[in-house]
Amino acid sequence: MEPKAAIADLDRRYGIRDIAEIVAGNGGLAKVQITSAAARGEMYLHGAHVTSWQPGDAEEVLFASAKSRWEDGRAIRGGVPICFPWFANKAGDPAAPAHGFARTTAWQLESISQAGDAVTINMFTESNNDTKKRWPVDFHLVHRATFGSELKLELVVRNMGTTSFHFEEALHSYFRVGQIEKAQLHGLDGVQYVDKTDSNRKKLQHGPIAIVSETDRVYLNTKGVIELEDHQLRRRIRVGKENSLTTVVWNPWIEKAKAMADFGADEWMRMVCIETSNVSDFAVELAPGQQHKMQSTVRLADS
Ligand code: TA6
Repeated sequence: MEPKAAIADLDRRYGIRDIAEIVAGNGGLAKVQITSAAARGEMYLHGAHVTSWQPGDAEEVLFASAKSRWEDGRAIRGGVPICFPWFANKAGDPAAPAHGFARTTAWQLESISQAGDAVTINMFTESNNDTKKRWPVDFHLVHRATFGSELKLELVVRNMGTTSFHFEEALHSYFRVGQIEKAQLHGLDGVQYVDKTDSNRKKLQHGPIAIVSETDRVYLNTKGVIELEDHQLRRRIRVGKENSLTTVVWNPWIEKAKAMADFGADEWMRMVCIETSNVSDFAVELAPGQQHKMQSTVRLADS
């Protein structure tokens, strides 16, 4: 079926008139567009990628790069990429795509439902001959996104095979800030982290995080709520989580920003990633027939 007809067919089968419509988005990629009383938002089938969330009449909460690629096989720069089944580089397989294959996969739409003013979208993907070339296991993966006065993201992994497997996962969320130098992250005081800008040295966080240079840190063994305080936009973004024991904080700053073809040279000033995750020593082991659900919940609170 040609792309336009396929999108129209999805909309006929799953769309909720005037609330959740499947349309052609950037690059012609199919997206679900949400316009409910509680929130506006977008989610692409490409990577089951949430690219926008605006609760009520608030400004956009997620950052998306003006230079992002919108094409098969490429990751969208911004919103919430899903890193799975490995995070960053794959150990022992340097040719493997960074952050796994889930974010460049064409997912399937399972359902769209409405409860009150909140709209929930379920998308899934599963193992096939291609995924097994890189990762020889049987899995079923669901991304459930609920758009309402809060944004709730649930990543559900099921082991469909007969042996246990390990995986890493991250909801690699890009948050929009007014000016990064006027923002602070609260909630990681006293938490140990791996500093990936300093030879992976282990350090201890003291007080709130101020982003004053390239920042790439994996906070370990933490279940805490993170508050992103934005003095420029006069708001606080609260990121809560469940079944996640690591939080990654990232800002590429000046030089890394220049080196990324799909990122604007000055965009580092207007974003920070806060990533609900299970990575590194906190990779998840899953027995046959078992499932694991990681959840991230984003809310706005006035500063
Ligand atoms: O989450 C932080 C990080 O792992 C950084 O090291 C940086 O590479 C970033 O992800 C972006 O990765 P990407 O593969 O999307 O360019």
